[in-house]
Amino acid sequence: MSSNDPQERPDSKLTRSKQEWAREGKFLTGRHARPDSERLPPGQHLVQNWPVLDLGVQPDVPLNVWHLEIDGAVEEEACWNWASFSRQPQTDLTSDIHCVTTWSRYDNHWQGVATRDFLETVRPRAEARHVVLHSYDGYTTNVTMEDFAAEGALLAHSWEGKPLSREHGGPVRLIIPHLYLWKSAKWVRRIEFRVDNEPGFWEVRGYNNHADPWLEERYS
Ligand SMILES: Nc1nc2c(c(=O)[nH]1)N[C@H]1C(S)=C(S)[C@@H](COP(=O)(O)O)O[C@H]1N2
Ligand SMILES: [Mo]
Repeated sequence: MSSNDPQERPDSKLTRSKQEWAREGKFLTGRHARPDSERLPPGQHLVQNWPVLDLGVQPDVPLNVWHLEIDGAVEEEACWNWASFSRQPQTDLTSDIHCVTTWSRYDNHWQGVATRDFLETVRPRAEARHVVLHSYDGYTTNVTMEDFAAEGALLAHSWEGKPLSREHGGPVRLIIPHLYLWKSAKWVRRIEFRVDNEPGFWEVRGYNNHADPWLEERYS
């Protein structure tokens, strides 16, 4: 039986392996690289396909039921439907993605709402320091306000000119290209602004709070 709350589901084999990797420090090279001199972060290899990784539940969220809750430390809480989301300023961005399981994929073309534009609209309160992403599959992940607002970050609805597929997190997923991909929540349902930090699904299972691939911040 698949509960919508991943805390209540038995961990899958992959989830158990990933927790084991965190305990062992698997894939760590001890090498630090700089994004301006090297394109592939340490310990990563390049793939041409786009692997699918999640907790094994891929929610089907039709556009007419999709909504996005925006709450916590914001001037005004909001709930957007697809029409409200589509009215936001649109941005095209190209970025490389890096998964902690060691694959990287170059030159992904995204379209969506830049998080900077999103923040201008929703106006988090001055004391908001952290953002927690909540997804339709029950997944959560946390990032700092600064990482959420970084250049290149967006709420993506399209990839390579087509609507983002269900397996890759459509209708809308976050993309934060400068962090390992587990921070890029698929099937985003709620964006919560917080004063304090609240570790998400992988962050309580041995994965790093920050997740910078250039510093090999794989595990905590
Ligand atoms: N909602 C949700 N988002 C998620 C996950 C998940 O299980 N659920 N997995 C994360 C992990 S561990 C990775 S590596 C990427 C994978 O994205 P992809 O399947 O599009 O490659 O999604 C991230 N976002
Ligand atoms: Mo991952």
